[in-house]
Amino acid sequence: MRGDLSAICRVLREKDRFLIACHENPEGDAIGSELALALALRKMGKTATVLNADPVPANLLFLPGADTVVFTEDGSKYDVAVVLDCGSPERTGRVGQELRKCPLLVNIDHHRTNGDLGELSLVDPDAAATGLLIHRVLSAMGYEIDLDVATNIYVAILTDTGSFHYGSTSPEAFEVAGEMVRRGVDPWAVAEQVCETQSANRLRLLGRVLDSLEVSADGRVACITTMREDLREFASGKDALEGFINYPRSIVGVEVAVSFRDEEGGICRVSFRSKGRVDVSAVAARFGGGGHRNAAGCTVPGTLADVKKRVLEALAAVLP
Ligand SMILES: [Mn+2]
Repeated sequence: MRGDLSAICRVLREKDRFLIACHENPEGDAIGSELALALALRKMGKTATVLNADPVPANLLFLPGADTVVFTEDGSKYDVAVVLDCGSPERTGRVGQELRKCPLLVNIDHHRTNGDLGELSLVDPDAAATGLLIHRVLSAMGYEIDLDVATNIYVAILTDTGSFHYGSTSPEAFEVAGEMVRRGVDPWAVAEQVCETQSANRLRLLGRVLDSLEVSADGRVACITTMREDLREFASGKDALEGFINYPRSIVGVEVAVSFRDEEGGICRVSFRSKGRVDVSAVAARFGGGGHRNAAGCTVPGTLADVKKRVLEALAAVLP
């Protein structure tokens, strides 16, 4: 763990106006961490604005505080900006400029690729979720975690550990999840909201995307591809694709799954999931992206065919 927990606690205790942000296309850990911190700060009598570049995914709208997330800045002044779960400054997208206007930037994250943006940082690549770092901060402050904050922390852990499947699932992840259950979180009620609330169209989109499945000759790499037309046809946003990549990864013998999505403006979004041995964050980093050992991504300029070829070649070169 790098950074200064006590200095961050001091700032949270002493300052009053907070701007909280995360990476683009946020998922459970990013949103859960933001809301847990924002709700706790508000309970302490402070103002906390959660400003995001992209909407809260539909399956996370039930999270306490999700209705308070804003998407455009209103000219407010802040004492401190806190950026969460964000491995690099570029990944904050268009809210990055608002963060830079704040006199003090605090960076709390668990990405190995985090370059310690900000004056104060707490970065622990061994933490299973940024939500666990929020828990460490709130605990160090002696903050009594209520059910609303607990629900957000629980979802951050649940989603970033792949429902406690991934190798990153530490004793701390189980311990804190257990503590959140003791504080009133209902695991099935939360799982039902997070995992069992998809639309019929999303399932149809999954069918289309799975049709694109390609498996390498040696059976170790599997990829899926989503076209912009697919999203249009099934009236879905890109957040609907969250989790699709787990299907190619689940194939016996596959070590790395890759998802390609073509975007406006001649760029492709590439996501990687590895079963363990291959460090996909290193491959993503070669294309200007980042992430974790087992989950990473990058945005690559070029046509879909060209990007696919380059990425799969780079991947083949690092397979053991
Ligand atoms: Mn995370």
